[in-house]
Amino acid sequence: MKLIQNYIDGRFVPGKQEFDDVNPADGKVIARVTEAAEVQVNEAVAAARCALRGEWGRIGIRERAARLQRIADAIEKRFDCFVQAEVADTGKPVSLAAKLDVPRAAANFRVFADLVKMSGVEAFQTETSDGTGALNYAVRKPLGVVGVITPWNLPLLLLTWKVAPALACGNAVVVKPSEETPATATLLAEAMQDAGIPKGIYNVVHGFGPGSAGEFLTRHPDVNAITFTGESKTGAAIMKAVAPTVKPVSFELGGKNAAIVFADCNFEETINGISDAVFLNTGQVCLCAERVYIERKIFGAFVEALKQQAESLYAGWPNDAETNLGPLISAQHREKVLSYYRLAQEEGATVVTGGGIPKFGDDRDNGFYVQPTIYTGLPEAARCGKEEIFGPVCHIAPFDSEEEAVALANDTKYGLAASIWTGNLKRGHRVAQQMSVGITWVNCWFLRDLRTPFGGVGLSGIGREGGMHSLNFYSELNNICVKL
Ligand code: NAD
Ligand code: 6OD
Repeated sequence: MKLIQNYIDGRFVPGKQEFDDVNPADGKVIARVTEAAEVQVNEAVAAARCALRGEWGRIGIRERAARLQRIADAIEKRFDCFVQAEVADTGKPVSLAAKLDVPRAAANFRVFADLVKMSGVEAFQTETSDGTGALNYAVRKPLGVVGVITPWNLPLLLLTWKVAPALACGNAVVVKPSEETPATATLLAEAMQDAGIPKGIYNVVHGFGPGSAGEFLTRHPDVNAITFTGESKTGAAIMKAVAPTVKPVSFELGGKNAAIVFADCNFEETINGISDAVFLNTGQVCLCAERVYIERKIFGAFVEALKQQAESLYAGWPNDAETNLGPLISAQHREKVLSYYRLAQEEGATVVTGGGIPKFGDDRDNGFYVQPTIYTGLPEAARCGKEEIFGPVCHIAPFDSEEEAVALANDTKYGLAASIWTGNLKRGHRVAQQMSVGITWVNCWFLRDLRTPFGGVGLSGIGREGGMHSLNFYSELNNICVKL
């Protein structure tokens, strides 16, 4: 059986014990993963610190950017390996991994290679009482060793979204991928070797959160910053862990995102857009819409059309080109999603479609599939309308006025994303600007320009990454004031 190892100081090394890597499509064990011991996390951090004093600390921005481009080349060269590793770990449709996850990983390195070369710094001329003046300018320095902790839903995409700007800024990283999806972070180590990234600059430690590699990394006194994507409650635990060593954190956390659909929308485009926003990656995208508000005039027609879309999704084998709905990530996550399916009914929902487990009559019955599910009729205070479910499910509710829609959409402790669907662009801008979120899409969803700010409000996170925001997080600015 394949063994997925840690990658420390340029070498693949076993850990203290092993755990299973399971294919969510049929529940079969596809590999064993070796969990890093605390001493190995310490070794990874020490290797990273040491590597910063070597070649990586000396080469200039132009050469760093060139190596980032080579990482992108190396990912593209191994495109099919990355796609297959991601499909096996997540069960996502091969078409999705090939269109989204892997191309985005390469794009992350290319975009931040370009950006870091183009980025300037602030400069101010300061007037002084003696009339000679002073010149202030900032220089950008790496933070040092950055701990990168990532989830399982878009494993390579979200890992590279953080590793690329961290390396662009001259840092070394120790990454802790999700225990559910360890393969592509390890494969990326091979791409790093191909690209000439010095040993110790990219390290991978496998394991879990509390009492394991995740916690060892966040508590480590020689880790200079933590960048984390995952659940809001994990973010809270990490905040506590980093407090004694006062590390900067960047947190991209959960969501309970709203979509607002006005009656003047392009109906067909909106149905397709909302169908993606609810069901893409089996609803396991932090930006997915779990609350859909529809102007009352088109409520009935919309519910019926989205029902048809949900029922037309094809939960085939992940490697079947026609498949557009995969399983959930794990048995445990499926139990959580099903518990919300049950709760919705207890809370008074009408089931429009779904609500259970599909039957296949083959090995997929041992996987973690659920039916795409739509509810109506929940009271606004229902837990199913407030808590993140992270599955292929939404609740649809009608609204009568723009003001009501805005109030409903903003009635959440989260604040990650929203989408507005309307033929009236004036209204699109007006409503978008009232959303208490980090990103609002108008007549689209998950259309990402990597130079734009990305992050969340409230329980959805701290800080912004993307473009210059990433460069600012992954570097320290040293302001230099020169008396003239
Ligand atoms: P999770 O928080 O359970 O785990 C994420 C990572 O944190 C994993 O690598 C895990 O091992 C590690 N971890 C867990 N506890 C830890 C601890 N105490 N200390 C250190 N590390 C710890 O999240 P998940 O279930 O993997 O992912 C799903 C969640 O991620 C959803 O809530 C989703 O909304 C969120 N998410 C947010 C974004 C975003 O950009 N805002 C993107 C993707 C996913
Ligand atoms: O597109 C991105 O850069 C990004 N961070 C997406 C996050 C998706 C959440 O599941």
